[in-house]
Amino acid sequence: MQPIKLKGVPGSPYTRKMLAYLRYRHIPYELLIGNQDEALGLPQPKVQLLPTVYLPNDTGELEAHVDSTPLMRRFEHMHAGREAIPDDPALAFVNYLIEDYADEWLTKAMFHYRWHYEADIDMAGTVLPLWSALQASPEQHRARKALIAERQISRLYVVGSNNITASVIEASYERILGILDRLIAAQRFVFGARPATADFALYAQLTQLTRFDPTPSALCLKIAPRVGAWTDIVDDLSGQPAGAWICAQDAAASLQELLCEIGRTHAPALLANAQAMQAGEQTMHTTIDGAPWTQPVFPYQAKCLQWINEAYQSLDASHRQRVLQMLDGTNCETLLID
Ligand SMILES: N[C@@H](CCC(=O)N[C@@H](CS)C(=O)NCC(=O)O)C(=O)O
Repeated sequence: MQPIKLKGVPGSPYTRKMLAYLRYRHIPYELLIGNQDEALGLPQPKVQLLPTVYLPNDTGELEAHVDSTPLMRRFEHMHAGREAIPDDPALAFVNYLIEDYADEWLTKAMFHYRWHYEADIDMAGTVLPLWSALQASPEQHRARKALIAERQISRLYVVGSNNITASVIEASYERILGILDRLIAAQRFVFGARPATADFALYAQLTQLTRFDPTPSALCLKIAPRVGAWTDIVDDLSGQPAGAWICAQDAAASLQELLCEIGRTHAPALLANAQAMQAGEQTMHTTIDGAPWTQPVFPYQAKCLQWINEAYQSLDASHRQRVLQMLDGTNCETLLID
């Protein structure tokens, strides 16, 4: 098996999601850090995002791909054994939904804490540039630190982090720590004794929130140290046997709290974003968790809502029925548009 070439850095949660997934799946990879891709003459993706994954097309030529969620579905089909998507189609759908929450909502907390508080800005500003340029001189490092911090702080508004939304984001982070703490205490992973792509997506944001950025890391240590320890373990599951998926009848009860949290925050955000986009507006204004929420419309997240619906529509009627039963009363059912 040829190793999969990918480009990424440790401070990119989606890079971490992909690497931990590949390690667990025993899929060999080669990680290119910094500008190592340039010397190899690798193709550029249409949108410059990390991780960038280089895969051969039908004629054997390498093509650059971004977006961890569809890439993982591709790897699930390309490689057999230790699959990370539940066999049960209804649970596979719920896995997709939780993965989307981690990738698209929990990342707001990650970006917010990193670029909102002084201690976090200083730490990320210092370490991030070194990850892609270990040999930087002190002058280069200083210049890069200022540039990165300035650029990222100026982008806080993109994920919806501002003085109005900060308290909603922070309260949701504290709640998810508690929810995951209780879930992990009862079972090793979201879907039982076997890690799913939703685990890797949650883990990815938590590598930063619980193990790098000082403000959210301190909160984790105080509220739910187990969640930090879990994050360390999910980092490398290559030595662990693949366990069993949770029984379908037990899943609804064990995931209830997590799904309610998704219904409380991510569902209204996705819906308001799609509605604002449909109305041709540039900014969405809504209420999330009882507080006002304002952020620029995010076209990619309108697609996320569409993909959730496509995944749901691709299920047969009996599985759709089971999904509806699991989502009933969590507010996630509002995401499913007839
Ligand atoms: N949906 C994408 C998101 C990837 C993404 O946003 N990556 C971030 C780094 S974690 C990025 O490259 N941002 C652009 C930048 O930093 O310039 C995925 O799942 O892979």
